[in-house]
Amino acid sequence: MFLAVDLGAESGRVLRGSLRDGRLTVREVRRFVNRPVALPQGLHWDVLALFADLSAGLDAAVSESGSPADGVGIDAWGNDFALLDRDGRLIGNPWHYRDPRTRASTALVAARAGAGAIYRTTGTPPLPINTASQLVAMEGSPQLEMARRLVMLPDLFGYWLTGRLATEQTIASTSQLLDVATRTWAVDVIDKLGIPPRLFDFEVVPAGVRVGGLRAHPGVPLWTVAGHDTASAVAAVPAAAPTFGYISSGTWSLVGLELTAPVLTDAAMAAGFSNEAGVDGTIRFLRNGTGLWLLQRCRAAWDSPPYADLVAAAADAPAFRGLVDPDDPRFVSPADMPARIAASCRETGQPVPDDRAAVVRCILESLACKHRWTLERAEELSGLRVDVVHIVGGGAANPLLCQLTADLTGRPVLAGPVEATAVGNLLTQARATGALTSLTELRDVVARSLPPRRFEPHGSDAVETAYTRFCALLDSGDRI
Ligand code: LFR
Repeated sequence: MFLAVDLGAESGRVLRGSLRDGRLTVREVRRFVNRPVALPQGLHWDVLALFADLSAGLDAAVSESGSPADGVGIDAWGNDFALLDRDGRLIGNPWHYRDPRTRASTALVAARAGAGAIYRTTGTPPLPINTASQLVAMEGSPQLEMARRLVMLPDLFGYWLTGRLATEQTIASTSQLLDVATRTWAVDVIDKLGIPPRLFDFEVVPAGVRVGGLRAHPGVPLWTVAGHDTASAVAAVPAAAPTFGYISSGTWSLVGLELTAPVLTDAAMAAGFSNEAGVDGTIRFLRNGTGLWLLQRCRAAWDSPPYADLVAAAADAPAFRGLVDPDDPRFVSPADMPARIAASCRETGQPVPDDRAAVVRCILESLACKHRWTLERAEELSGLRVDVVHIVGGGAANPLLCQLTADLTGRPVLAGPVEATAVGNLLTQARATGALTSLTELRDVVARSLPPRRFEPHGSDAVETAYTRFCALLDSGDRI
């Protein structure tokens, strides 16, 4: 029996997984909200509340299970980090990647180290959410002066659970400071950016390493897993063939391909593609796009009706009226999402969605259009062609989004598992104990245990006309 701590931008979970006769069963033990806190100094994560909640979840999971746990693994969103002082104490509250203090950082990062040069070393394009952008924005702060070590967030929680520090490759690769070829810190880039190198004076380890025993449950080991939630999710894609498209669909839509070597061309950088570290030396060649965040924020503005009701109403709403670019910077901020969507449609001369169903339809069609745009760019840039697209994560439970993505991309969509991040986390631990061997075997277990639902593509003139309009919208916004 394995336990997964899976932390997302909206909520965190503790889950239990058992692998028997090549089948995995997963049960959620505890779910808790992740509530960022806006202080006058900026938007922060409440890491103490998260630690208290995940610890309580682990306590509950250990006490309710008959057998002792074979391990715990932690995965979380990327980019964010904590700074520790020379005594290993947390300095300040970790920032939220949505805090606007990094607005000028990507230009500064590029000026110091050259965007192309950094891309060729780290495989990461300039993004304000990158750890590198955040550290550059902290320059001169007393916190940075005091800091002795940087830890990515899943590793911070692992440290607090065990007293042992380990930084895992996949989460480290979301920093824009890890060398994509060697998976060691890109010392040269760190130096050019003026970030103190002492923060990185340690080794980065792969998934599957025993970190230490839990202080609260001494016999239970913590394993490094793919600490980046997206890496755990991609590990759990139930793919039968080596080449497949995937969309890890949650707050973000991470759309891309799994490769054996990075694509480090200027064109890949210009299109906003990252070469993130995957398990077993794989590369997650993907673009980080806005995802169901748009729907999450509309739902919050409407007093949180059930998602299923919103999606069912949208399914009956008229097709392909207003479309928006989900990555329009106006949607980054959490406030007034329905009004922002309406304003975007109005300004681009399209019908303004006039009720909730129309807004939800507009969001899901726009996401499906961006999924197609991104998948086609990934194919062009890598020279590969896929005949199936897997959707994993929360979006896999949204039949309208899955069908629209099949229709737009013209490929069958295989949806599920919804809990891919936790499944990848659990099975990586199982593999560390020797219960599984290869990534292929791991994916077979997922396909057998949680068979995906298939959506066939239904192309039409209406779909193609809408996509042409969407591309014109991207061009007019001069955005990718
Ligand atoms: C998804 C994710 C993305 C990352 C974004 C921000 O949860 O980890 O991969 O780019 O969150 O960290």
